[in-house]
Amino acid sequence: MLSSCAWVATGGGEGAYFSEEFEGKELKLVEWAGDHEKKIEAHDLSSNVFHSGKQSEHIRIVYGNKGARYDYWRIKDLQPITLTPGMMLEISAWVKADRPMDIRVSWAVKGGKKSGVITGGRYSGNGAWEEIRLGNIEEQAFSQAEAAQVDVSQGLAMTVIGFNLYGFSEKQNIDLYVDEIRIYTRIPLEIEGINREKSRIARMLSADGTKKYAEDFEELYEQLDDAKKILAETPDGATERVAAQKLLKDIFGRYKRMKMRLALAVLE
Ligand SMILES: [Ca+2]
Repeated sequence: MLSSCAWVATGGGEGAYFSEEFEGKELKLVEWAGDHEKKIEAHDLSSNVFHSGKQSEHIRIVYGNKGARYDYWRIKDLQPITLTPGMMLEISAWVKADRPMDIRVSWAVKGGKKSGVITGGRYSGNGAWEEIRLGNIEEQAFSQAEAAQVDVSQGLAMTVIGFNLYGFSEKQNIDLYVDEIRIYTRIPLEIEGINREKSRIARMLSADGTKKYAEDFEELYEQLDDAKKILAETPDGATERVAAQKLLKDIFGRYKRMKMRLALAVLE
């Protein structure tokens, strides 16, 4: 469960639910599903190829003649993460492989059997390190549940997170490297962004001859402070907190539009 302490800014890990740098001794990826004829030639922590620190997780796979043309690897021992509207949940990872892949997430209804899958964050397979991201996970899960007319009154949770390798044919080798997996809410990042731009906005507001936008920004900053306070003081899953998360998401959308209108007004 995410406590309010996860809110505390920790320099790059703001609002983090999970973070793996592969600097220890333990392997974190396990087989999930897919090609059943594959041979795992190596599965280790590589100190030759890594994106940051001194290590990454490496898997060398040789695919067989039969079986599915996809291969899923999931993060081991990951606790389900409760999804709430507006939480802006995102996953990012640095990957390097000679085949395409993407991020694959499973969600499930709490206490029920219904589940679904969300895919995104495509990696091209060009053999270079690339950061892949899958965002707004809660939004996609809730809309899938709604489309399937699933009862979500008990709540939804993200249950499995993995990587899906594909685009290979038989007897092909793949060297996969994974580093810096992060699961986090974007909310602190977005708030930081708005706060960082405050002096820039103030300059634009004083340059705006129409003086039309000053009040709107003042009101937005007030709402932002109120919502931040609620998030800092209420536990995960509380109705008030969910409402504050939704409000923040709305504030970010409004902020972007207001900033654009102000920029245009200053240019005129
Ligand atoms: Ca590392």
